[in-house]
Amino acid sequence: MLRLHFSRNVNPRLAVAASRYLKAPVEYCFAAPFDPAHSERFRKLNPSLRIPILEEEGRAPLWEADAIACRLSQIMGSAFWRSGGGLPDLIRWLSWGHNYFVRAADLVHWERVTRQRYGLGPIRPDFLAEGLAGFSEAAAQLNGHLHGRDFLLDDGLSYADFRVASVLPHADLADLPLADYPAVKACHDRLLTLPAWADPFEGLDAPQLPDVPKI
Ligand SMILES: N[C@@H](CCC(=O)N[C@@H](CS)C(=O)NCC(=O)O)C(=O)O
Repeated sequence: MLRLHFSRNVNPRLAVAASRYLKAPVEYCFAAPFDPAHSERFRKLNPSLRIPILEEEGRAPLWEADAIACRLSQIMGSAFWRSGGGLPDLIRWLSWGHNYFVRAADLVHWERVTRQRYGLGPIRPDFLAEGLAGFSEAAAQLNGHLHGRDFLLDDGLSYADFRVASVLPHADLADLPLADYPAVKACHDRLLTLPAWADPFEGLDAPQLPDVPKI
C-alpha cells in the first residue's frame, strides 16, 4: 500500500508531479491537515502536520517532498533520483535550490500569494525586497548554468529539475520576473511539456486553491 497525502500547494504539488512522472502505484488522497477536523489524524503521520506525506505498508510515514521522491524513485527502480556517480550533483542542486533559488522564490510567493490568499496580512515590503533580491541573484546564476543545456545535470532530466522549479508553476501569480532569465524559462517550458509537471492533479479529486484577492 502506498498512499500520498497532498494538496495543490507547492511542496505537495512537487511530490505528486514526481510520483506521476515515475508512474508510481500510489493512491492519491487530497488532505487538509490544518483543518481542526483532520489535524489529530495527521499529527500521527507528521508532527508538523505538513504535507506531502507518503504512507507505505511496513514503514514509518515519510514526509518531506525530497524524501518521498527519493523513495518512489527507489520503488520504481528509476534514475530520476540518481544513484552512484550522479548522486552528488543531484544533491548539489537540491541543496542550492533550497538555500537560494527556491527559498527566494518562496519568500516572494509567500508575501504576494499565500498571505493574500489566506488573509494573513498585507505584503511586508522588507520580506518582499529580500525575496526579490535573492531571486534575481539566484536566477542569474541558474540562467548562466542552464544556458546551452536542457536540464541541470549533464545526463538529462532528474528530480533536481523538479525541485529547483517547484515554485515556477506559481511564478505568474507571484509576479516573478522569469522572462528576464531566458534559459531558466526555457528549462521550465521543457518541464511543462511533461503532463506530470504541467498538470499533476489531472483526474484527481483536488479542490482548487482559493483565489488571490487583487490588491
Ligand atoms: N519542507 C517540506 C515543506 C512542506 C510544506 O510546507 N507543506 C505545506 C504546503 S507547501 C503544507 O503542508 N501546507 C498545508 C496544505 O497544503 O494544506 C517539504 O518539502 O515537503
